[in-house]
Amino acid sequence: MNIKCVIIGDRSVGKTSICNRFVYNTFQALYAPTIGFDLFSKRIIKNNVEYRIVLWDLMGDQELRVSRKDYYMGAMCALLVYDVSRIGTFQHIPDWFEELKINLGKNYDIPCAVVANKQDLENKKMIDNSKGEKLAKKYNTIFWPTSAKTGQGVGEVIIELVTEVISK
Ligand SMILES: Nc1nc2c(ncn2[C@@H]2O[C@H](COP(=O)(O)OP(=O)(O)OP(=O)(O)O)[C@@H](O)[C@H]2O)c(=O)[nH]1
Ligand SMILES: [Mg+2]
Repeated sequence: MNIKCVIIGDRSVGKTSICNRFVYNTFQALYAPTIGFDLFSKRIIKNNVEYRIVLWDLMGDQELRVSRKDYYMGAMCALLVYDVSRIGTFQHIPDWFEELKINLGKNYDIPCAVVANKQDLENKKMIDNSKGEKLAKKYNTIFWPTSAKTGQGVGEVIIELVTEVISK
C-alpha cells in the first residue's frame, strides 16, 4: 500500500531537509530551494504489512506554486512545517491549512501535524513550543517539535501520522 504524505510550509522552513533526514538519514547545511516539487519514498513494515511512504515535498514559494490540485490529490496525511526562528513562517500555518482544505475539497479531513522545525537553534528561537501546541489544538491536529539537523522528532512524527492513516 502506498501512503501519500504532503509536506507544506513556507520557503526554507526545512521541508526538503526533513525528507532527506527521514529517507537517507543525512543533512545538508547548504540551502538549495526546491524547484516545483520532489518525491521521496521509503518502505516500512508494520504488523507484517509492507507500506511505501511517499513524501511529496513542495516548494515553499507562494507565487510560483505549481498546479496545486494535482499535488494534493489523494494526500492521506500532511505535515505543516514552520521554522521556530522565523515568526512569519508560524503565522502562515493557518494559510497552509486553508490551502490544504481548498485543494482537498471533501477529502480534507486527513491526519495532519503542525511541525516546529529547527529546534536545535535554541538561541534564535522566536516561537515557544506552547504556541505551536495551541495552534495545533485549534485545528484538532498533533504538534511535533523537530530538527532535521539533529534528527529530533523527524521519524517519529511521520510514523505517527502513517499509523493514524493505517488505523483509520
Ligand atoms: N539549524 C537547522 N537548519 C535547518 C534545519 N532544517 C533545515 N535547515 C536549513 O534550512 C535551510 C532550508 O532548508 P530546506 O530543507 O531546503 O527548506 P525547504 O522548506 O525545503 O525550502 P523550499 O524548498 O525553498 O521551500 C537549509 O539551509 C537547511 O540546511 C534544522 O532542523 N536546523
Ligand atoms: Mg525544499
